[in-house]
Amino acid sequence: MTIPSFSTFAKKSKQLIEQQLHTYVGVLESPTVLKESMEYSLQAGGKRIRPLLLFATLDAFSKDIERGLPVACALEMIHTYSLIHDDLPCMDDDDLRRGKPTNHKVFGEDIATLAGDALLTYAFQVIATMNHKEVTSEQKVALLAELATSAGAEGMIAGQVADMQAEGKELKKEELEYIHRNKTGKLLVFPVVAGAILAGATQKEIATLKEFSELLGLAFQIKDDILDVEGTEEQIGKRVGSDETNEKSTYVSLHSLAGAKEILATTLVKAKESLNSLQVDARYLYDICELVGNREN
Ligand code: GRG
Repeated sequence: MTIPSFSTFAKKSKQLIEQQLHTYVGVLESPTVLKESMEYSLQAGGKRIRPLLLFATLDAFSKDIERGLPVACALEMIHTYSLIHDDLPCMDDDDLRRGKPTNHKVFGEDIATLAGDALLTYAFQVIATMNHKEVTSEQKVALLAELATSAGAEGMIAGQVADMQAEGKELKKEELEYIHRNKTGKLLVFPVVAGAILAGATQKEIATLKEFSELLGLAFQIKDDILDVEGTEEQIGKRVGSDETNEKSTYVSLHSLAGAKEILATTLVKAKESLNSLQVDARYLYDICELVGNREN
């Protein structure tokens, strides 16, 4: 059997996730405007790197990627809710996200807030009710607990609060790392751990994959900081709303552009090294390291 190239795998992953997210919203018996608002942000052109990480991990253990589809959709719902809420006037007050009007600009603050709430809760419903012959109830509970921890007060929300408190301050390296480890990192670690749980990986394998994804999450953030100063004007325009950069410490402000690039390269090397100890063929996870290092948006 021919092994699909990484670009074929990534394309299939994106198609699958977008189709299934559409189906999940479609089957909801909810007010039309709520469904439209959820769908608007779910289908607004995200890169889908989190689902790709989950599918690549399943593939490493020779498992079909369909078994991870509900969990990948749930994760993308939580990621999307975080972006909708982050753009609200009470948070970053952004007009554009991914180059398009933000959810509250189109649907109003009330509906945007509720669409975010609905996406957050629907994510847990989707995992709790998923039906795959190979996925046990124990695995579902483990996934729900892991997702709640990653997205909640000990994860993404903790990072967001620390980030807000850091506004206007010059941060130490450890403080910046805390923010990124939680705000961005936890939702990049989750898909890898989730893929490993779904594949029935051993605790040792899960620990190795966690180490890998923590490094990858860090690299993702460093690259983000680099793109914020290095992108073309058009790209930076499209990125407006992806983060506030002016008054915040970043890897570039702490280490200079050249320093940040060096840390990025070293972090990606370490991430790949951590994969080397696994007894599986994690080819697409190596490819994702390249993707993170070379991405342009
Ligand atoms: C719940 C209000 C609230 C906030 C949670 C995650 C987060 C904190 C806010 C989102 C804003 C932000 C810019 C976070 C940094 C992480 C980041 C670069 C997110 C964008 O992820 P991508 O690049 O987005 O994967 P796409 O558009 O491709 O889906």
